[in-house]
Amino acid sequence: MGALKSALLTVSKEQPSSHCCFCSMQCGLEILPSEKTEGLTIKPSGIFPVATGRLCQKGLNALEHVLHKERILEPLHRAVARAGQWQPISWEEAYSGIADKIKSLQEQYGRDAIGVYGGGSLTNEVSYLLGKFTRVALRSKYIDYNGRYCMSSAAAASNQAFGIDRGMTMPLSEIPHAKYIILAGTNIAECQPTMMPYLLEAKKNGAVIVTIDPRNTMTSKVADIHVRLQPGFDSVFINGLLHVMISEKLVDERFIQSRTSGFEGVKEAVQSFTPDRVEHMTGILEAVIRTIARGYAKAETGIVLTARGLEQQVNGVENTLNYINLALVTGKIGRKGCGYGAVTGQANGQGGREHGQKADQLPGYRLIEDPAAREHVAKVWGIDPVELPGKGVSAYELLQKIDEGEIKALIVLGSNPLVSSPNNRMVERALQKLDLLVVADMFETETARHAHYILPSSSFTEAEGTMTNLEGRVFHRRQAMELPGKCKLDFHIISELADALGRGHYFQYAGIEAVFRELAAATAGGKADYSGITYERLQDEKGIFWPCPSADHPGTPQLFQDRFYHGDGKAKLFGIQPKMPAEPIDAEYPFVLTTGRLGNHYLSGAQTRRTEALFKKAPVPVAEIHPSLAKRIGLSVEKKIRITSRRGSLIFQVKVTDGIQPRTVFVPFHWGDEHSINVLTNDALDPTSRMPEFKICAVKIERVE
Ligand SMILES: Nc1nc2c(c(=O)[nH]1)N[C@H]1C(S)=C(S)[C@@H](COP(=O)(O)OP(=O)(O)OC[C@H]3O[C@@H](n4cnc5c(=O)[nH]c(N)nc54)[C@H](O)[C@@H]3O)O[C@H]1N2
Ligand SMILES: Nc1nc2c(c(=O)[nH]1)N[C@H]1C(S)=C(S)[C@@H](COP(=O)(O)OP(=O)(O)OC[C@H]3O[C@@H](n4cnc5c(=O)[nH]c(N)nc54)[C@H](O)[C@@H]3O)O[C@H]1N2
Ligand code: SF4
Ligand SMILES: [Mo]
Repeated sequence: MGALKSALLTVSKEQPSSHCCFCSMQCGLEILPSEKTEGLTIKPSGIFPVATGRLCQKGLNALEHVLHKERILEPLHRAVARAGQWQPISWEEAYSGIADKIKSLQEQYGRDAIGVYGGGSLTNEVSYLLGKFTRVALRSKYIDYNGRYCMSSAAAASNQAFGIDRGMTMPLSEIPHAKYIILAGTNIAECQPTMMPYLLEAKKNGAVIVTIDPRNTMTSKVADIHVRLQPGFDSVFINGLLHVMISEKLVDERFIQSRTSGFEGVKEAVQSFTPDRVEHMTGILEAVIRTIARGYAKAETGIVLTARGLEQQVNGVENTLNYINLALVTGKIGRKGCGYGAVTGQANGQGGREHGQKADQLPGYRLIEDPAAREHVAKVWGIDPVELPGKGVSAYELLQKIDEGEIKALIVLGSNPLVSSPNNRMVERALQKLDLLVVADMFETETARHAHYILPSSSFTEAEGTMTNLEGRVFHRRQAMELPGKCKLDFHIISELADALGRGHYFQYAGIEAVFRELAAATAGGKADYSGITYERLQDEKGIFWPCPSADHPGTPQLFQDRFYHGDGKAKLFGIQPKMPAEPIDAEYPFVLTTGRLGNHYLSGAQTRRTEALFKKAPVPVAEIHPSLAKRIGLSVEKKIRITSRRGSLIFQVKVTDGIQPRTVFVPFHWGDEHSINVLTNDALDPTSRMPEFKICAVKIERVE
């Protein structure tokens, strides 16, 4: 650990001292005095009901980055980006310097010359304030956030199919009651490790588990059947399953009749996807297709979980819709032991996409182009609805607008887009064109190296607020430690910057609880309705599942018991005609590059590369390839390979494993600079969700002597 000393606040018995900052499980943890050098340690909490008494290695080591010696402790300024030394300045100087520059850029180029880029690790309150800040203080339409790279395809699919998007339609406690579980493009054992006990309990209760992934993963180890699918073939495979279910009359006719619409379209779409044809297209045996279709359809209960594997594709929304079809045609939703879940990724990935950080969105999952939504939110904010800007563009398109010269200044809060965006050489070029880049972070990240100002923000241990976990459970995270140095809460940074811009009167709050009260009012009557939730009710560590529309409403753990959220109360089925990825393999680029995660690292690595215990285990990215591919390129010993896509070429260490689909190479994305796989990835976007195709691009691979 670093040299930083942070003061621990008093411990309460009712709530854990904090919750882990990393994944959407949001495990509760205790920060305790210890004999160790820095005087503090982390233990799992016995109080939070989601992962009681458990933390994975990331959670156990989560204090290390908080106390790291590279933590930024005062505002820093550099007149010319990337040149000269950082100058420590006061907060007043930072605010007035930033505000003056913003004002002059807006005078010259218009209000939309300023963009804001948020993140899914921020609390609900900060996500909400960031959206309000952009629309009310900057009066710009350009805000989006890293969640666009994350759940947006599943969000769009859930909205289309169910009329609402809450990630999981049921609490995790339903998993042990499921008799058949399909896990597609989701590596839970490494990405939500403390969810594994729920799956293992289901297995103990007799559940069959199927995994669908191009790789054998830690998760597929617990599966009864593993489908090793080439990236991009999910919809073909699912059409095969649906074909069997329909032709063998295994679907739930009554459920389809009374609770869904659109079944004819599905029937038509899957008609030609006979199991033998699907075997021919995917290499997955007909017998396996039939076994899974029959097993899931006939099981009394069942759950389908999907994640980024099939979402981060240009066909991500359609892929997700097809997995949702499985749950709907078999009536496995809205009742005990049943449900569909898109597994949320980031700490507050769920809440982060409900309260207005998204380009087209206002708080409560309201749409910014809906006149009634504008009126409601404008009233809560005390402005005229005509003052509200319209909808902006998605995260990657926002970065493109910088490259094109339309956006001149960017404020980044809670993301490291230079590492995490596809085709990131474009992003680097764009950042270099900015007249003003402000990054609020704990560290000088790869993105912050291009900044004019770095504003030292809080860590999870220092910021109180509410979060919404992957189940849609809203809970309260306490402040566990004092802020170090001159660091500030994001809440204060946003409100004080609004003040410097002359819009401070819209951001007067007695404290963070007051922000939550306003957020709750802004969501009233919206889809993600938090209006019945208060800090007082959240003293109960179990939290409350939204929708919770009134003070006496108990919250909604299991969705869709009686109705879906479309006007007619029915869910919509969509027949899917599988489409090609944006960049299919060809003779010149004959392999598929797919990217993803390791258990030891988190996202852009800004935090976990600064955590020795984790970094030691994975200091550099290692590419995984199949022995047949190794042979083809003449790789006898595990040396290095060069991977080249149409956007660039990088060298990686290599691991040869027969656990990977033979045409596929996998590289994790947690590193920057010459180790950043996003130099190579394709920036093609799903037409609806605008989510990039991180999971598929065509590459060639050569041995490096
Ligand atoms: N350790 C760790 N945990 C994390 C994170 C982290 O960075 N590190 N990040 C968090 C975040 S923000 C997120 S979004 C989640 C992500 O959680 P996941 O989505 O589970 O993680 P990924 O590794 O991106 O992708 C999952 C799997 O999809 C597979 N895959 C690739 N292409 C395809 C395909 O075409 N079809 C199918 N079916 N599968 C495919 C990959 O081989 C991979 O095993 O994890 C969260 N948890
Ligand atoms: N190739 C490839 N690329 C991907 C993906 C993939 O599977 N493959 N996955 C995508 C996905 S799903 C995601 S979610 C993105 C995420 O990508 P990023 O947004 O880049 O993720 P992080 O590394 O979490 O960045 C968060 C930053 O915010 C800082 N931070 C943390 N907490 C706080 C806080 O409370 N306040 C402030 N102000 N700052 C804070 C951290 O120090 C860090 O620098 O990456 C995407 N990129
Ligand atoms: S499972 Fe997720 S929330 Fe729990 S300790 Fe690990 S990273 Fe943190
Ligand atoms: Mo994510």
